[in-house]
Amino acid sequence: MVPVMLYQFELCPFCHKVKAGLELKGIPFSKVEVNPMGKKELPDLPSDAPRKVPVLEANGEIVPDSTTILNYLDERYEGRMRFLPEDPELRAKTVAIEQWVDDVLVMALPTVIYGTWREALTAAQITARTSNFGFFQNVSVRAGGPLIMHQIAKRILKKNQRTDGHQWVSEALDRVEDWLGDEPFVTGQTLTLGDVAIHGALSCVREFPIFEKVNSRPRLSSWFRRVQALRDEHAAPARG
Ligand SMILES: N[C@@H](CCC(=O)N[C@@H](CS)C(=O)NCC(=O)O)C(=O)O
Repeated sequence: MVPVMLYQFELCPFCHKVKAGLELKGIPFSKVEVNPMGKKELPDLPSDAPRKVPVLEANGEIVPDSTTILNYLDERYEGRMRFLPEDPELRAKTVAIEQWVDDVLVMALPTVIYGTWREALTAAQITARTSNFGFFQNVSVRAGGPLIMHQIAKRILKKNQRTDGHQWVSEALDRVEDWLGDEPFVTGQTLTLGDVAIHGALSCVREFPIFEKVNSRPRLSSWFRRVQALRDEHAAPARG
């Protein structure tokens, strides 16, 4: 059987959403690390798709976009854990949460990963370490990465009329805790799409100091561990 392939950047929160989905569904997959300079590793994409990651190759199909991919996984692998509940109200809520992850959480996180020079340098080093760049590209990512990433973080803050990324992330985490309330998952008793997306996006920053903000909140950190335990329980053995 042709393996499922995930074309990704190691530090892309959208890609981490997909990884969370694949693990929870127990789908074996291989990762292809795409070089952001040139993206030559990407397969032929549908003509209307932007040259972005994540892209999933599965069952002879090429599926771009993290939200589309998660929905595709839920439809195509329906015998496994379901991400979209039957109940229309819960379904609408979890779809809205997943959208919020793309619009808010994923936007806020880079502003604290790359917000200061020290943060940007750590991020660039992790990127260079985990990516499949050649030697010269590796050197240029280490040198140029912090500058580019720092500029991107500043642009995101301005575009969202924010000045303090840490405050923005704290508010986003408050929001997740509000959704959780006293329930185990964001829409209640069962894990749904919103949990998959939030857990994926937050997994992306696990190695960064900002993750302390998750660990220091008992409700949020126990939710994070709960979803992680499900990922570990269901994940198919890594293919590389
Ligand atoms: N809506 C897309 C966004 C994907 C996206 O923005 N990916 C970024 C990496 S985090 C990317 O590929 N950027 C490369 C570029 O814009 O050239 C999704 O949900 O997958």
